[in-house]
Amino acid sequence: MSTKRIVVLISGSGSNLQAIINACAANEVHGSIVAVISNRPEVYGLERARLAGIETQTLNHKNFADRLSFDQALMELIDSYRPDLVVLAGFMRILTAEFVEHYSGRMLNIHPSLLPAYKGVHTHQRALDDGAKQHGASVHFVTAELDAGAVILQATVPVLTDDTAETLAARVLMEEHKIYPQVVNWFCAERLSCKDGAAWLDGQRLAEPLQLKAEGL
Ligand code: NHR
Ligand code: GAR
Repeated sequence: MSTKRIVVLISGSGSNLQAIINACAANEVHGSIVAVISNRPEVYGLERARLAGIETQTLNHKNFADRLSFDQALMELIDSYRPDLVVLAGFMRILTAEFVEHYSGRMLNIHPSLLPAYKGVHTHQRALDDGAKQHGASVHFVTAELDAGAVILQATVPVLTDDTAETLAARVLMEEHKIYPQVVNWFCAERLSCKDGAAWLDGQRLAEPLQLKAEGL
C-alpha cells in the first residue's frame, strides 16, 4: 500500500492542519501532505505549512465572479497534486455540488459540533444559548448537503457554567486535534471508506458515529 497523498484546505489558523502535520511526522498517519491551500491570503495556517516544508497555495475566492468559477479553479489546483484524500481543516467556503461530487468518498471535514446538532456556523454560541450540557466535534465525509455526510468519529466535551463561546471553542479544539489525525490515518491505511452514504471502518458499516470520550465525562 503506497503512502497516500493528502491536500489540506484551510481558511485560518490551521491548528487542525498542525495536528495532522505532527501525526504524519510521528508516522502516526501513513500519508503525506502534498499541498496546503487557503482561500484567504496570509493566514497562519500557511505559515505552519511553510515551516513544515509543505507547498502552499492561496486561491482568494474574492477574485472570482461566482462560486462555480472559484470551485472550478480550486478543483484544477487540487487535482494538479493528484490527491488520494482532500481534508477540510477550518475551511470556511461552502462548496458546490459539482465540486463535492468530484471528490466523493475522498473528502473529509471536521465540524465543531456533535452533528446532526448545530450544522453551519457559530456552533459554540448556539450550544451555549440552548443551555446544552455537552458539545463537541465531528469528523465526516463531505457531501453536497452542508455538514450532512456520514459521521465517522465524534468527541464530546462538557459545557461548563461559566463558559463563553471562546472557552468552549478552545475545549472542543483540543479534542479536534485528537480525532482528526485518527480518522485521516484510518483513511490512509485503507481501513475507512464511504459506500452507499455510510462510513465503513474495517469492513463494518458504522450505524452510529464512533465516540471518543473526554476526561471528566
Ligand atoms: N460544502 C459542502 N457542499 N458540504 C459540506 O459539508 C461542507 C462544505 C464546505 C465546507 C465546512 C463547514 C463546517 O464544518 C464545509 C462543509 C462554511 C460554512 C459557511 O457558511 C458553513 C459550513 C462549513 C463551512 N460559509 C460561508 C459561505 O458563504 C462563509 C462564512 C465565512 O467566510 O465566514 O461559504 O461548518
Ligand atoms: C475548528 O474548530 C474547526 O472545527 C472549525 O473551525 C476551526 C478551525 O480551526 N471549522 C468550521 O467551523 C468549518 N465551518 P483551525 O484553523 O485552528 O484548525
